[in-house]
Amino acid sequence: MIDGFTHQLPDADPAETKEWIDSFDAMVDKSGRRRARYMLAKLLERAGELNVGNAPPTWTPYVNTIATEDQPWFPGDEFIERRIRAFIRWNAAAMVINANKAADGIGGHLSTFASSAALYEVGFNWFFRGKDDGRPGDHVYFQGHAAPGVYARAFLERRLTEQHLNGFRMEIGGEGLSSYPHPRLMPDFWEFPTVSMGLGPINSIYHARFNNYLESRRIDETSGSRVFCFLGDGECDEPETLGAISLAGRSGLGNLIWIVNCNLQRLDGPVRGNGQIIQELEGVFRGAGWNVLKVIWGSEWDELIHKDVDGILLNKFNTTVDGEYQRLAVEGGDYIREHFFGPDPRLRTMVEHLSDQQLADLPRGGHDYQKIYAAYRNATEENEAPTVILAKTIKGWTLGEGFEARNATHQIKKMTKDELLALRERLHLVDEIPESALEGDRAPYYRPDESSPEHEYMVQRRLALGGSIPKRRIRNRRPITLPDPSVFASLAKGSEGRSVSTTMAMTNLLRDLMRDKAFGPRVVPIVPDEARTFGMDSLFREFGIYAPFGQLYEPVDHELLLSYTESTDGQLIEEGITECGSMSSFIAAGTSYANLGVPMVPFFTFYSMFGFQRVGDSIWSAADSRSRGFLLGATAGRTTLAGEGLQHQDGHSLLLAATVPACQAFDPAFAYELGAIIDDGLQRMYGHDDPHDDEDVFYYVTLYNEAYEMPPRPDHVTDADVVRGLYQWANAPDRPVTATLVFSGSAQGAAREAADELADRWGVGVDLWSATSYKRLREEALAVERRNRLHPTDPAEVPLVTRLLSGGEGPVVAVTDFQKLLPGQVARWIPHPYHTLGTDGFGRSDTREALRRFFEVDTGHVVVAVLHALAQEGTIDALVVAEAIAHHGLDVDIADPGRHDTVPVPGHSVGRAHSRE
Ligand SMILES: Cc1ncc(C[n+]2csc(CCOP(=O)(O)OP(=O)(O)O)c2C)c(N)n1
Ligand SMILES: [Mg+2]
Repeated sequence: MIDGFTHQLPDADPAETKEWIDSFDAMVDKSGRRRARYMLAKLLERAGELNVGNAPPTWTPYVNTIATEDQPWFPGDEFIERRIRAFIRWNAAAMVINANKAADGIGGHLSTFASSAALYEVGFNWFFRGKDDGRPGDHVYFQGHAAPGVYARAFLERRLTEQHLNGFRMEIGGEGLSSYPHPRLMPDFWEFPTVSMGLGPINSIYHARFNNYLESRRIDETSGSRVFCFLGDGECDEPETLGAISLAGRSGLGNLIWIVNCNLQRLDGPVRGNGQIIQELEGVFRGAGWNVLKVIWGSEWDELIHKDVDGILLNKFNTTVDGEYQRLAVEGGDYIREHFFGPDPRLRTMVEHLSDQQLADLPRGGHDYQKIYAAYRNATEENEAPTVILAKTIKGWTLGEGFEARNATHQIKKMTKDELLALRERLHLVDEIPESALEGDRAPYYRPDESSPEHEYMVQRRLALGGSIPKRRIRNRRPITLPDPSVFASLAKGSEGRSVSTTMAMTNLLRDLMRDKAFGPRVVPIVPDEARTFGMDSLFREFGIYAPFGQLYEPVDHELLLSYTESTDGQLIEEGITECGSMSSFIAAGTSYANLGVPMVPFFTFYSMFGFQRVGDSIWSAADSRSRGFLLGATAGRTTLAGEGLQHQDGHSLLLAATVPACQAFDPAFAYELGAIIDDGLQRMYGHDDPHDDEDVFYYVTLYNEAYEMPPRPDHVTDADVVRGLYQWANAPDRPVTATLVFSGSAQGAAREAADELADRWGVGVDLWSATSYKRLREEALAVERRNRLHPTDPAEVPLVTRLLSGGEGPVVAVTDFQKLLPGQVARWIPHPYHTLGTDGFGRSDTREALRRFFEVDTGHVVVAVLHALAQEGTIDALVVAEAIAHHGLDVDIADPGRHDTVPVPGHSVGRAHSRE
């Protein structure tokens, strides 16, 4: 590693420089390196105070960031708060234990909350603001595995009953509590689903940024609202957790506070046994521009640290690895004396006056009320940077020897009677919980009376802070007005001779929606560095790109009509290359109707290939969060995006979408379909008089980049036909033989051409249908099937897709630019022989024509598929099929069954590259 750059800096006074260096050398000589290090640190600190702009160090010694002298006075009653905390600790443990007694194996976690109880409680009593007074309030992302602690507090606050606690993890039947925070399962309680690790943290960053965006755009006043996020130290290994922290630093998110519960352990063992997770995280966060507050040592250490004039203790702190710190937490005072203080006689002397018990009791900062309070205070003061509190704790704290800092602690969920007795003792609850109560099947809960000082205190504190949290509440602080219907009119007319793609149609629609006076400002267009690809650069100048500090330069293209224009009130959110970050923005905007009572409508446009498969978990998180809005998968299709090849060509996002409840997946072929779908989505998600009637769904719509003339909406077709998933687009011309062809998306071209050819050359009249949503058809059919199964004596209903297609004659052939499984989803309900053409296998680069021929979805293959289906029925002769194969020159390709790299074909190796023997 090369260290040094000063040789490149101008030296205005070399003689003076030399004097300073000489005296520094002398100090190292005389007082040693430790003293010299101290002096350097002091000088840097002074430089900071004098605004001598030097980058702060990325790493500070292993001590609390806030000095004892700088700690603010704690305004509360520590005694009462400790009692409240003890009740919560007890009930949290009891509910997990009881759940596991009632249903063995139902799970739950004791140790996570046990380590973070004080971190939460200081927040609940002094910092987290509720929204009962009509304000937005603060938003708190709770660590998923700490949920029992949050329930236990809600029980004390009398928001939950004993019956609720007994229903922990037993939700079927109504009164249960969800295992982890989940707004779908407990929609009045939890706001943010957090348990898929890493997603809560990244969502919290974009949430805080979105709050600033709303304020900058003068849509809502959010400056009185903060976002808190609790996370685990092990969770920091998820790329999503730390992946966007530089955005938070760069955007100056002073409204964002993270609390990392550094208990040094994850599920299997230590997070950094051979290093120091707190120091590592400090470096990463400082480098990203965060205000870092380490809360490492409890107050009882202050005296020792004060005595450490030689820095020997500090050196010991700095050089002890986490695996050893964890060991120290499980051992007694004698071990600590021998192994931590003992090896250095000076350190041993330092703790001579302390008993073994006192040594064992030296607490970690994350369990020390005053230290935690000081950190929150600093974090919530006027801040231009986000803050992270790195709080050192012990996993399983107070739960007893079998739990504290044990490697297996994360998953222990049972306690023996003796362990419960010890816990009762440890929490000073001997008077509250009689021993006899521990005999029964269930561990008892304890809740002080409503007239008790503890109850009074707790309720008063929450009242002062604006009411209980968490609380998910739909308020209509800023109702939304939907766009004027005329916005959709031009799409219904078709493109009148011009060739356009559905992507272009969508960009135009988006622009028109944004121009709509009342509705426009509520649109949140989000792109991850692909606006130009989708022709959305036309929005840059007109609506501006959001930049928290404005545009500090004149853009290189300032003379152009479409110049790259950034501004503080820009509407477009240009995320750069982060689909995960963009999804987080989507969720922030799509849940704003509930978080803030301000409905916003996100339109997140991305490369469809880099959506569901790249950020599938985030998309689930959006569904869990009850997000609304539109996901637009542009450049869709395996063959429509020419030239890009394997990693770009999406033939399966709609299949992945089919697995996500709440996701409404559409595959429009024409601009008017697109218009009908977006209109329908707005109505369903935002259009009801009572906002509680609005549906918590989001739309996934594929967009293609193939330009063709967009037909007007046929007179016989309504918007309702389009959005139900399937409608007849054109009737078959009169021919002796008939069949049905179903197309979707860009496969419309091959289907329509094939229909013409079938009529003209092969004497087959084909009904053409457009399938806009197989997912919808399938869900409707499943619902009908279920109804019939459970109402056996009622007249059976018929699924929509069956009803619609039963009118036709002959076989049904479906063609798609996605995998065959997409139309295959409804195979069971098609009332005629059903054949699917799709693009299975890996993508590759070539022209559209070549790709469609290769994947067997071009006109020739559609023609052949229809004829073959008719031949199978015996309606036409197989020779006609052979003739069509020859006519289209398809026979040359037939010899290569392994070409699509999918199915093992006997005699061919799996996944073999395409070759033509
Ligand atoms: C994405 C994801 N992977 C794995 C898990 C399973 N899991 C739950 S908790 C946990 C360990 C958590 O450790 P840490 O983040 O340090 O939290 P602590 O409980 O120690 O506070 C793991 C691996 C998960 N919930 N999410
Ligand atoms: Mg941990």
